[in-house]
Amino acid sequence: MSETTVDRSDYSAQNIQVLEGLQAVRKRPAMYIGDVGSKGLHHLVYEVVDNSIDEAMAGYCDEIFVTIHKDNSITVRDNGRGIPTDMHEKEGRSALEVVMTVLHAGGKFDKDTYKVSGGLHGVGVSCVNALSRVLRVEVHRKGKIFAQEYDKGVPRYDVKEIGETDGTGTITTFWPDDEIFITTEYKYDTLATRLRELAYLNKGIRLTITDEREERDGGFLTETFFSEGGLKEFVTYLDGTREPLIPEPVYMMGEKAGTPIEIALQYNNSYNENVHSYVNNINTIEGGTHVAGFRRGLTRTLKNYAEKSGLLKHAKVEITGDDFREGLTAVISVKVQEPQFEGQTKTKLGNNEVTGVVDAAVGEVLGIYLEEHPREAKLIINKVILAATARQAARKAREMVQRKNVLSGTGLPGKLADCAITDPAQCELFLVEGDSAGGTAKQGRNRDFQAILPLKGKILNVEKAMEHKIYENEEIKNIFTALGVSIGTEEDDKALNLDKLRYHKIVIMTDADVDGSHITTLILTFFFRYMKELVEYGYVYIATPPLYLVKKGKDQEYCWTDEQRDEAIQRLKGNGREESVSVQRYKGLGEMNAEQLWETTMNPETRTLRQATIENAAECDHVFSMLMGDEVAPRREFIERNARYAKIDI
Ligand code: 0RA
Repeated sequence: MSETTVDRSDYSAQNIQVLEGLQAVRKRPAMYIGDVGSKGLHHLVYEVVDNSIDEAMAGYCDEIFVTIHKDNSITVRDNGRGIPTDMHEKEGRSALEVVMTVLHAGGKFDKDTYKVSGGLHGVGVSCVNALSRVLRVEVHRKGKIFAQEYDKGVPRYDVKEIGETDGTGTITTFWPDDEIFITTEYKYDTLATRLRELAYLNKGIRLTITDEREERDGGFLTETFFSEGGLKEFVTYLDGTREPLIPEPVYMMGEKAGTPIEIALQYNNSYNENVHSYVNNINTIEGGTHVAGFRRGLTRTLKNYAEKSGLLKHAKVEITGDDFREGLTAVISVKVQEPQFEGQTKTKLGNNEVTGVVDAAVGEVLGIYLEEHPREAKLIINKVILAATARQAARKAREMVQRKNVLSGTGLPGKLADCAITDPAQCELFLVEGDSAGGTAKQGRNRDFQAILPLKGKILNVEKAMEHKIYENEEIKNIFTALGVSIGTEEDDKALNLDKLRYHKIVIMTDADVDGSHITTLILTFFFRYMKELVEYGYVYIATPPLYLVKKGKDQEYCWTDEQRDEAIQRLKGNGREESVSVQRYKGLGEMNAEQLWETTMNPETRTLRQATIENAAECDHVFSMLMGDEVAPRREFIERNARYAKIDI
């Protein structure tokens, strides 16, 4: 189509519509990308990458490059067909301009494209454009290079030809608007983790990330993610150092009733269930109908096989759905044309038709697997029987903890120094390493709203322990009773009952040394595995005691980093008097007196608390299995790599 045949009479009216659309996004950015913090900032990248993934799913692209530039601008480049640049009949402007400026226009003009990916909010690249100070797009297509630039979504000029090329593809560079975002600093690990996940979810696509802010042996920090085996490799990655029960994950990939389904599952020697699910590449944290279908198919198929093969003859206990999922690591990925997302965080699939489809697919493939692998089948069924036996013991232990909660007077642990206020929203519970630091904290606290629970040394490593052992552990029992929470019944999916939660801030306070961070990790692992809701609701925090006290005579400053310490030394040296400057390294909480502990670590006016959040559930699972597992080398490598970060994100 040539430009002269296009009716441009509507042009200005459409122009106004476009401006209104962009304005709406800039006025309520959170409605479109979730929030204007770090999460929303990273979401911009996912939105652009998703468009390239769509092009890859359509079969036209197999390489995607993401670059973080020095000024925190981002370039996403793919080798797809390039966004069409010819005139869009209805809109009277280049199709490229329409995609980049009209809300929800992306891909719509190409009905053949199987468009199912798309960010959580599925808002399209025009939102990224609206929220960028500047955006530049370059399209390599039909031997030519086209470009257009925008300020806050408004084109600077019509799409223009700027050169010739042999290749095809789309290159988008954007500068997030600092008038919109609280922070514009990208985190390499966050983007790399998402790209790794996308590589596993979309096998055959090569995703490369480069960080031009970080020099690495003559070049920049860079990683490439590529998976040939897809979810089969994802499951193996997630299990990390856990010991697999069967040699290879059970794997299925195909289409059922028009729904693409990919599933991989493996059993390991832990007692946890790690099922991660995705719809259109989005992590459905709250599960939904596809997960229900998976569970139903798994239980039904294993149960049928166990009964038919006579393997249940020795089992003296009743087997429930849970028992089929102990030590199970699985990833489920489905593509749904019109997904309905429900739940608190809109990450629960609601489409009812998906349950039966996934159930049937699991039944078919797992049924055949069991028939063809009798040795593996026996290993799995025996593990299930063992789980059922242990579950009985666990239920007894859990009920003991809960009964004690209800019966015994206040029901609170003797070691708890409770606070006076009873409104949970105002109350804080400090979990403190050791009785001695616990004593100092009791003296230093504000007893109106701060409660102290000292914990003995290292708490149980829940990553390795069986469930009933966990409910028998003194320290863990104390945490349960102090918090006032109970675990639901198995029918109820063991959902945590938070109605009686007594504190809305739960603060882990340990020494600022290796042992201390190990204890913090143990407690976080416990929360992540058994009280995930507390982390999801943002109730779990980590205290940050200072590392140094720099002193000169009566002047003193607390310091949390080496830089702060050096600055403090210079400052105090410069203040004239002839006394010498001393530096005290705090190794433990115990080296501070009550007043110092209050001032530096507990006083809401002066302290810094780090909130524990779950950024990426799958990666979190992988990291915990590694940190708490048996193998030392990967753990040491991880700790050394992350030692420089002040912040622990789980
Ligand atoms: C629709 C049609 C065509 C390409 C694309 C979408 C496309 C979009 C994006 C977004 C990022 N990278 C992309 N690559 C391609 C081409 C249709 C044709 O050539 O016939």
